[in-house]
Amino acid sequence: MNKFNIIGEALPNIPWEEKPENHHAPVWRHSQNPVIKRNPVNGVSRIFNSAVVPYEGKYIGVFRAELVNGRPHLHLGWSEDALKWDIDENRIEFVDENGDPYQPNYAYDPRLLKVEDTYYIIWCTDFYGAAIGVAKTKDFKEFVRLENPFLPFNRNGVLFPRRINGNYVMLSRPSDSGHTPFGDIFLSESPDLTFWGKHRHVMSKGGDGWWQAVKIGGGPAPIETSEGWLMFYHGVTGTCNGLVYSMGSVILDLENPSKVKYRSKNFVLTPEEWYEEKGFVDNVIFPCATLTDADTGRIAIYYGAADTYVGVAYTTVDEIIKYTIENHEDIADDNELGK
Ligand code: BMA
Repeated sequence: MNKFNIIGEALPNIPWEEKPENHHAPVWRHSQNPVIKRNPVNGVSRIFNSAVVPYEGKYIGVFRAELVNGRPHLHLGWSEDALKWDIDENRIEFVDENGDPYQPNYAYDPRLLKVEDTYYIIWCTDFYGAAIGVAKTKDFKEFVRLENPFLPFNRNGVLFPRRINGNYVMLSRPSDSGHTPFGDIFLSESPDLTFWGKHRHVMSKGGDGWWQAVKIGGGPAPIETSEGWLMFYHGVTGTCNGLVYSMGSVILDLENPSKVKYRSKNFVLTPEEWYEEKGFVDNVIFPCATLTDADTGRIAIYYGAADTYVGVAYTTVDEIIKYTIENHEDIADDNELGK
């Protein structure tokens, strides 16, 4: 019997492997990682930090594709099993709400999710500097870009999978124009995905451990559970060889998601394997998506590894919530409304 439940749909065929024996951590890796390797398709040298969803009995994804000229754009991909991906050589073409071309100069770190009957892509775009782009699609053929929700500089836009108290809710991480040396997670609300307000502070970097000392940023779309919104996020520490990105877990209040209920003081995944330690940027784990099965509580996490590969890791709703509660640390005023 599960103590905690995912509030969502059953998805029995998501990728899954049982936890290896003698593995103590609450998250474990897919044994055949990385699932997307270098030069995955003509013209694309690396794919990482990407997002996937179930679609029409199969899977579809929006991938951060670093082209052979070094610029990132968003490409679609399709899969039967969510592990072997067929990536489009061409980038997604966006139009604005009048149907005119509205192409980003660059696009990276996409999140992808369904709210009601529409799929949304949220990514880091160029809006006179790094900022958050949003587009919607119903059929993965036409992609309509909405107005940019926030002013620059901002990254790690993450939309919640349903409205809360009548409004859409988006997490973001206000930042600077470079490799931001600071950053907390905030949220904003909107009745229509155009006008955003009611901004709240959600959670701070820092705490007793050092792995999230420099900055943090939202990860995959939060998962609704019986205990609150379960979210994986990235936490960054500084070393004499640069930044190191690990993954943490947090549970936010269901009705007031700017309040942290529980937050793990320890990382739940940190660079340890060759594909996480060595690549275009060493020592990066950057989660952007999950697939979940409400019936079994299984969670498959998709993360970018070393800005070069896509990895998959597993946990269950019971295991990760239990770990997050047992290892909870109050950081700053995380548990307040953050007004
Ligand atoms: C961040 C983003 C991510 C990247 C990470 C590590 O600022 O640009 O796309 O994975 O740095 O390089």
